[in-house]
Amino acid sequence: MAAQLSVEDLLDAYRTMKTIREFEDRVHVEFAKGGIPGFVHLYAGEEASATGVGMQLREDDRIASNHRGHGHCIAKGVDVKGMMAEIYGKKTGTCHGKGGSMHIADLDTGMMGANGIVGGGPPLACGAALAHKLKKTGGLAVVFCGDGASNQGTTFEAMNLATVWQLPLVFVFENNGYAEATASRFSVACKDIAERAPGFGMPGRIVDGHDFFAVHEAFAEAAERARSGGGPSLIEHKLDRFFGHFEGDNQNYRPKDEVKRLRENACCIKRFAAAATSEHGISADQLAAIDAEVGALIDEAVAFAESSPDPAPEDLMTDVYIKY
Ligand SMILES: Cc1ncc(C[n+]2csc(CCOP(=O)(O)OP(=O)(O)O)c2C)c(N)n1
Ligand SMILES: [Mg+2]
Repeated sequence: MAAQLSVEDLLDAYRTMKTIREFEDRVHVEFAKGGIPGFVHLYAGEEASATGVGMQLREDDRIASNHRGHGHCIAKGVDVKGMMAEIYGKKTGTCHGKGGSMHIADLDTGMMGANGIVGGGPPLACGAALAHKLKKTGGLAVVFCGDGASNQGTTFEAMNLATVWQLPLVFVFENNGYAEATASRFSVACKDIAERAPGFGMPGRIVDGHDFFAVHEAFAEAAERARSGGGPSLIEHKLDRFFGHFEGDNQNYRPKDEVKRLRENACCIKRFAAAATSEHGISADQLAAIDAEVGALIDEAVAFAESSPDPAPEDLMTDVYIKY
């Protein structure tokens, strides 16, 4: 499969994963300083999932996301500076500072929105996939959901409808083992979320979500099915989050050294870099150059966000459906 990926593809994948990681690590630091308002859920650790999927999407393909959405946005091409400013609540943000971390949306890049409602994404993705089907565009929709969202009624309804209507839709379940503080082994009735797929008439696969190449390969198959009229698929990525559920979470429901162990042994970026340099002819210098480029981009994004103006009081009445 890796043969289908050019050196340029691999460098792009590394750049995206690294951008997500640096973005999240930096938001963690800045949030702790008190500069960021609202609630933030970080995606660090899960980068291979958004990246392996996102890099195979066309601009007009649509994604629906969840509360842990920064990685999905970056992988779909949302502007990083605009995202940072949005998280800071600034006028220059992707949604003019009115959405914040949990509601970043950018229809120009096909990012239909992060979503504070667990299980809110799947029905939206059905709508986007239906539009592609009716317009015969060859486009598709992807919804990223957690293990917690996999238990929601809205998700079950969307899975059923997706098969009934044979929609070009891929359900990507990012199973990071927890929904807030509840371990998925307590709350998900079956061993693997993918076991539910046959009950909804679609194929389901379990994928090691730490392995970019496995993610890429599984999604390539599901995307091909969707684009060629073969209907929906489910992919379960088994992966881990490197921060708490939200920034400020003391994580006392996790073994003390769990995150440290995961960062050392289950880091998708380290794993990708090792494979890229040993098997795909990419040099450590090429990766280091991308590291420097990404570091500069994130510095620039934070400086842009910090120096941007707040929305003005009169902006309260813009970007709304109803004007009072
Ligand atoms: C409908 C609904 N119920 C409950 C919540 C509170 N809540 C926010 S995130 C979350 C857990 C989601 O877990 P999961 O889907 O596994 O995503 P993860 O946070 O692990 O990425 C819950 C219960 C919510 N936002 N919406
Ligand atoms: Mg989860």
